[in-house]
Amino acid sequence: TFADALRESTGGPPALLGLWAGFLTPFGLEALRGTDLDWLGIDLQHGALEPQDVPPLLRVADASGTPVLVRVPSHDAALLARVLDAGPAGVIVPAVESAEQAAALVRAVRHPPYGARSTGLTRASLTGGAGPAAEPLLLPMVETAEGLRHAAAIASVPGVDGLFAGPYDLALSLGRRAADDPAVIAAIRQALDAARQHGRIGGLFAGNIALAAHLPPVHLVAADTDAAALRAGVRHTLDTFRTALD
Ligand code: 3PY
Ligand code: MG
Repeated sequence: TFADALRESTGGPPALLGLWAGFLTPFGLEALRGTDLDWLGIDLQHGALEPQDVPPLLRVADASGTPVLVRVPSHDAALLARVLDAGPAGVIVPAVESAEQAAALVRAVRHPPYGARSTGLTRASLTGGAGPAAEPLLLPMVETAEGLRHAAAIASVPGVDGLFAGPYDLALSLGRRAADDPAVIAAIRQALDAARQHGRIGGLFAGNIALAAHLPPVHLVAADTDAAALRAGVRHTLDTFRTALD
């Protein structure tokens, strides 16, 4: 599975590039066929998508073999379980700040004996996304100064698969204006280094090509959001036409 392949590639893998979806519909995802997307992030924290939007998007993603990671809006165990029931490759959890919080997340996302997640007749159990051989990825986000202080402790909690950096909240938390501020880049590097030193997966939301040049080896990069990519695409097309018609 995608999750297992990532877990086994902790050396220095090529970054897998994803799109971060805040409003994408199943048809929108079908329209992205052929764009070479390595993975799709479904964002339930910001944007317009709701938990009930996850299964229809997963059906389209499954049909094209695109792995899906869902960024949940909170640490709520019941919501995590419902999202995982739909069968994504993993979850990304915002603002994790301590090993205790990470351990609580492990209990929420792992079945016994590693956690306390319940089982049932779920989409995940029907599509092979359940069972010990197909444990979903658990990727806590490091996106606050407090989380950064505890990044190594969070990464080393058994059952945590990796760390996912959030440059924009890190910038806010560190009192910086921009995600590519040197202090924010140093913080991102620190989080990704902590993941690597513990043999864990490293990922980040980028949304800004200026970040790319400064990254240590990383597994997962959310390159852009659906909304920003749509804006950029429309802008580029109109500019091109205006130039040609001038
Ligand atoms: C952040 O940069 O804070 C994120 O959560 C990315 O969406
Ligand atoms: Mg954030």
